[in-house]
Amino acid sequence: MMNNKQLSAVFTLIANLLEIKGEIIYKTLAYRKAAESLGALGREASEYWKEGKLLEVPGVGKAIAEKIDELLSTGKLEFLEKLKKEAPESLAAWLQVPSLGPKKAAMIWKTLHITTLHELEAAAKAGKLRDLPGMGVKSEAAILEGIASLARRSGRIPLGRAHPLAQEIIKALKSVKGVVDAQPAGSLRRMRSTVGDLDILVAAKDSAAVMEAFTNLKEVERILGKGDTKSSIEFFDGVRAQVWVHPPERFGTALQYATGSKDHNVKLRQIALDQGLSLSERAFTRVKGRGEILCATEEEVYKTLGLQYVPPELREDRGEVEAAQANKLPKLIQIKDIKSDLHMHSTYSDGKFSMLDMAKAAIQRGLKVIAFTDHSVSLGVANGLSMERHKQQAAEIKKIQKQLGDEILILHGSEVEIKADGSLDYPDSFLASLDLVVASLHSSLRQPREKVTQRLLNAIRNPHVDIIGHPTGREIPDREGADLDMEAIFQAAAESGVALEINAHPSRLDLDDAFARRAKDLGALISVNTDAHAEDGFDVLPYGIATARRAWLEAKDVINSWSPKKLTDWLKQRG
Ligand code: DGT
Ligand code: CA
Ligand code: ZN
Repeated sequence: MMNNKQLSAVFTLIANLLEIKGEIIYKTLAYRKAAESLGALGREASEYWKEGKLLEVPGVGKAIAEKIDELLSTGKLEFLEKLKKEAPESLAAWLQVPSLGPKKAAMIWKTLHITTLHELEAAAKAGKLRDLPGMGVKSEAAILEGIASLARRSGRIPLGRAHPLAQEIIKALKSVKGVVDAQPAGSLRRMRSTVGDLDILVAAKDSAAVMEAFTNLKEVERILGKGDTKSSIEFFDGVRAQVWVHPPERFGTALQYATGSKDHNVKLRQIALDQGLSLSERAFTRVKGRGEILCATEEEVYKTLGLQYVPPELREDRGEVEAAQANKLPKLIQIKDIKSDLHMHSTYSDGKFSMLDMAKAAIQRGLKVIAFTDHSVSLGVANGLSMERHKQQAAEIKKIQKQLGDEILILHGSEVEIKADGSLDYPDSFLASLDLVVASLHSSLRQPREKVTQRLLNAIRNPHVDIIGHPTGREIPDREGADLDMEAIFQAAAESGVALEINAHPSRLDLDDAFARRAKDLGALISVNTDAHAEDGFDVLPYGIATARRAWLEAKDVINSWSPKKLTDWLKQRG
């Protein structure tokens, strides 16, 4: 069943193709309006459709409703199929090039008989556009620059979208007859915060059935390639996935190869060569003489190379190969090490669940300590708490604590706003009365470097602050973090003993892996928290732990792995 995003994309495509075909803009407006409305609709259009109430969707008139009906019942649209024959679909991508409107696009297409972005770029580079009607050297250069800027726009997929999607695909592939195993590979398995595409590795003797199932997955838009060992597809929203099939007895070398990173693999191949072996995705082969060494598991691959097993999250050629040679890899933190979650929200601010419900969900997940850190007063949009309402919250925590007994320890904290002028949202005397203080930036992130850095330093040096929440304020994929002097921040954190957060939410993962590693090296403590706003908000923890592992962190570096006693002693001593 198509979702709103997909329906919206169809109507945008129709509008674009109509414009290129030469339809007057006025005739395309209804499609654009429908696309926009569907894209921002809070409820699935398919729900309205089931109730026979499509016309109630804003921006949807009779003609659009009929098209949605056809799309939802057949998955196709005759009108669009016809249109694609008149104006090739790939032309729609041209309209994303700044400075290239539909008229010019149509003229170039009809004159030069080219249809893809790639061909357009080649034509511009070859100077074939400048002499066309209404064009010139300047407009040709503008098109080239426009194409370059499109390419710079990150097309990477946030891990929080890629990971669940990959799990679905893996589940589907595991149910194919003859499949022995299916695993994520590539940057997905290394748990990078964004991935270029989804790589999936399947162990099976026979690949035909796997490839068939893969290319027939629901929501596949295009098949980019289909072969015996490798196939690639593109989903409706542009996400690409490839699957590689290898026989079970070769699964170790294949998984190792496909996991990468490329630079890590280059180092491994060199180590193999030094031992007279050539390493490929199929096997080790002897450079001189005959015979293969097959590895069914990755462990055997690293063992054959005389290396400690390197966890996927470390395989970025950032010193892990050398450390594995010297038997000095860190003992990376694991999910089961985590005993506390020190940043979450309840209905006291912008959370969706009561404190009692959140505490019960935390118990279910094995947590021993939680801290409620609802927003402070100046964050009005998030229903920030006045000091008065804090009193009420304190009383309720007392009550819940009594009810739940020693199943879990509940701390009363706050996520205190670091205001634009660098001050905190509550007076020190009040902060001192809380069990735990998380200080975070949510506003004025675009201040100049010196100013925004100083705000964070103030918070770090406040003796009542225990954790800096999502320190840079970045949001994946759209918002870069504040322009901060991170080195100064790590040093100050190390000096004052404040913990810096790895916020586990996949749209944050802030600190990122590289920053968290540097922070540890400079002696700062780290805290991995989910920032849960609902019961299932706790379930993003694996993303935070993966980021911590990519930062080479061990359990002892992360305060959430400390025993409840060690943690509460630390908090008391900080004041
Ligand atoms: P991505 O998709 O951009 O986030 O990054 P990766 O690391 O997933 O890279 P991708 O998808 O291009 O290739 C998947 C894996 O295949 C990569 O991690 C290692 C392996 N691989 C790809 N190209 C090469 C290569 O030229 N040499 C070697 N040794 N391995 C490669
Ligand atoms: Ca990849
Ligand atoms: Zn928060």
